Order: sequence, then structure tokens, then C-alpha cells
Amino acid sequence: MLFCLFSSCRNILLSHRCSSLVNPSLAVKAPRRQRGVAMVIALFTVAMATVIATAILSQSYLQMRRTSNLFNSEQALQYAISGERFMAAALQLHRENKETDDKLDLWYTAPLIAPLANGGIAANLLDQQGCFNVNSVVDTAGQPRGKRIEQYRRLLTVLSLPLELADVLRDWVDADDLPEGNGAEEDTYLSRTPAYRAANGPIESPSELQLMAGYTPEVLEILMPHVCALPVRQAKLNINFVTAPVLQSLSDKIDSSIAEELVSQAEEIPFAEDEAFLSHQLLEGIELETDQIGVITDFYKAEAKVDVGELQLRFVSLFQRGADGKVRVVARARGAL
Ligand SMILES: [Ca+2]
Repeated sequence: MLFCLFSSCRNILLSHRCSSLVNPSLAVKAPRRQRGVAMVIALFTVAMATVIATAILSQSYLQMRRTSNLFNSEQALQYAISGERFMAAALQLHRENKETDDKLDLWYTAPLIAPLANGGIAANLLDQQGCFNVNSVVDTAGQPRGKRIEQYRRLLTVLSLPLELADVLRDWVDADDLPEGNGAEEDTYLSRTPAYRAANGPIESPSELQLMAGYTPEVLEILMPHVCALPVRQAKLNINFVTAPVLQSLSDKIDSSIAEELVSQAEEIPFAEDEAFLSHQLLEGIELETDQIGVITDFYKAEAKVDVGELQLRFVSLFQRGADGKVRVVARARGAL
């Protein structure tokens, strides 16, 4: 019995061995298929690892760029603020040595240019009292001021711009919501997309004009060099910086030739006092509001451009010099102000 069993088993083994010898492909096929599957798994694993590694590297690169940009942005901001303090100090020093302001002053003629290790800063100061203050068309209670509105109309006439722009400006800054003349109040602006309301208060930046009805890009291109937005309702014009159209806006009797001649004289030999301007022979017989004329600037705008690496920052500051002679920042913004 045992012999028979052993014999049958041996026969089976012999049979299998013999059959393998007779057909060798059966002995080779199975291992090749396994190796193929193993190779596919290996390639898949390598591909997956490559994808994961690429994703990790990409994320790391983005993170590095983000960190670098944040660092450069913060550094640029600190440089801009340093430049702002430098210019405020320069203005304060100027006032300690000179009572008036004109286009020959160092603060105006000498821009700040400072190279830095990985970039640089360039900044300059601009007068803000040779232009028409758009906030002057109403008083501190938000009520219209007729003389200033008339002056603004004259400026628009000189610049060949529509007179209704004066009504629109008045309505934007006056306290009520009632449109007057050819003005526009919130009903006009709420129907726009997106809708917004009239400020019914002071304008913070001349760029705000572009929100107002009729103040198209073409209008602003002509108007902007002659207007400013000061945080006060009244500020004297500094006739050493006034533009010819703004000078003409003081009176119907000041034509373009008189205005341009006075501007030219102020650039060559600045007026040292109000009386020297008011008594000028070119203005003989022309009555002017003497409380609108001055030779001192208390509001200045600083424009700075800071480069740090590949990052560029534009920074604008509005300075006010107080009665104590101290210069303070009253507004600042990235870009325009
Ligand atoms: Ca209003």
C-alpha cells in the first residue's frame, strides 16, 4: 500500500519533471510574467515618486517666492517711510532758515536719490498750494461757498471744460443730497454699476474726481495739473507755484498773457511777499481777494519710488506744516494720492 502510494507520487514527480523537460516554455513563462508585473509596479512607483517630488519642489519654490516677495514688500515700505521722514525733516529745516517757499528752494529742486544694496529710492516733493483746492467749494459745515465755486467755474472756462462740472463737484462735497443746477447726487451714482454714493464730505484725493459725473479721463487729463485736495477748506494760493490757469481763475481780468508772464517771473525771481505780487504793474486795476494770496506753502506732497529686488513700490505722502513749524504726515497711500 505504502509502496503503491510512493510509487504513484514518484510517478507524478517524474511525470511533471518529464513534461517540463519536454516543454521548457512552461518553466520560463511564469517568472517572466512576474518580472513584467514587478517592472510595471516599479515604474509606477518611480513615476509617483517623481510627481510627488515635483509637487513638493514646486510648493517649496512658490513658498520661497512668496516669502521673498513679502520680505521685499516690507523692506520697500520701510525704505519709503524712511524717505518720507527724511523729506519731512528737510521741509522743517527749510522753514527754520527761510520763511517763504518757491521753485528755487532746495526741497523743490533737489530730489532724494539714494541707491540701496538691492535697489534704490527716488523721491521728490511737490507744492500743494499752487493749485485749486477742490474742498474749498464748501465751508466746514458743508455749505456752498459762492466765491470759490465762481473761481472754479473760471478755471473750467480757462481750461475749456464744461461748466456743469462745478455743480457736480459742489454736490459731491456739500452736505445735502439735493442736486442743484447741473449737479449730481446719490440718485445718479446709485444707478451706476457698481452703485455708490456721493461723498457729501471732503475729497481725500484728486483721484476721487473720477467717480463724479462728467469727470471723464479726458477731462481729468486737462484738469489734474491744476487741482489738489487739501484737508482744509481754506488755504492761500502760493503765487510762486501757481499755474497760469489757476492764476487766471482769480479774476476775469487776468488773461493768459498776464498769467504766463507772472508765472515766468515767479520762477526766475520768486515773490518774497504778498504785496510784491498784489502791487505788480501787470495787475494794476485788477481787484483780487488779498486773503487768497500768499508766498508760503504749508501742504506738500512727496512721491517716492522704491525698488527692492524685482519689487517696485510707489508711495505718496501728504505733509502739513503746522503753526509750530513741525511737519506732519496727514495722509499716505501706496500708488496715488
Ligand atoms: Ca451732496
